[in-house]
Amino acid sequence: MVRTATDILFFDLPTALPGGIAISPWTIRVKLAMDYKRLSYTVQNVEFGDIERVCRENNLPPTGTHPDGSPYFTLPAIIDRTGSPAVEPRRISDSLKIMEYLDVTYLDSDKPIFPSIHDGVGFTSIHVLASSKFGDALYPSLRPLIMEKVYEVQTEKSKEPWRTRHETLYKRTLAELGAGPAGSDSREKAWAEAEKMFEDVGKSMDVHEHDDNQRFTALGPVIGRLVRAYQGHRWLMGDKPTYADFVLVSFLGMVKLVDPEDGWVRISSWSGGRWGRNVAEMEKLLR
Ligand SMILES: N[C@@H](CCC(=O)N[C@@H](CS)C(=O)NCC(=O)O)C(=O)O
Repeated sequence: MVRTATDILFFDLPTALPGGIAISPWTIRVKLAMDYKRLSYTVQNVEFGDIERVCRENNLPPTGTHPDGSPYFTLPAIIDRTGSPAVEPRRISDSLKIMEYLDVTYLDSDKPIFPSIHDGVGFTSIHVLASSKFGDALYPSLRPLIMEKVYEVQTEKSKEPWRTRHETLYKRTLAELGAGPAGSDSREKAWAEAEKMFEDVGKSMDVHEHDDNQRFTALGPVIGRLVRAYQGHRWLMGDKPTYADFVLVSFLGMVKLVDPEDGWVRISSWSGGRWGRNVAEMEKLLR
């Protein structure tokens, strides 16, 4: 597949997994969006402990502040030098800001990440609100189950900075943050709680299908079924993935990468297989 030529440098966080593949859901979602929009880009890998230094060296803005008021730097970040020197390089951090920038700058009306930007209907905030369901509900339910796996796949250089950052952030040791050893009651309980959370979120995503069922039923059972099959409704807004879908698949993709044999086998079977299908559909789309 031909890509749109750009001069985008993408700052990513490598792991010790084959090919150094990144597992951060924040970097994954941006790469999924760039791959979906068929943008070319170059990756610069940054070890976890070097994030602040690399961001400062490259004039990449902070995305927040530490409790002591000092700037907090995170990845992903990009420098887009497309059109340089006529156009000043754009230096952007924060996955949401990057995805908005890419959608506005590389306006492919066939592949909107935020349809609101393209058709002027609605607001980006609607997409952000929808995605917060995944970040606020699904991800916290998974965290105790995958935390240690995420630590294990860090590069040797990133392991200690990563551990220190997360233990400081959550004010608990890595072992305390985990749900307990494989097969333990506490871990199985955490899996059951996560499944319940996924089921609930999955059901709330079915609402528009339900609406359409009613609408299409009026067309008669056969036509209604055909239209529904044609529509597919694989994604939150219909037949194409948009912002919240990239956010969802970034969390699911992380589990698939760090815990393929247990966590991902479980999750991909939940909610009648919808989560497994989401990832498979995205992989198919990006091939
Ligand atoms: N709001 C940011 C959050 C990104 C984020 O938290 N990135 C983590 C990596 S997964 C990070 O860079 N952490 C650096 C640190 O905590 O020192 C975004 O959406 O891009």
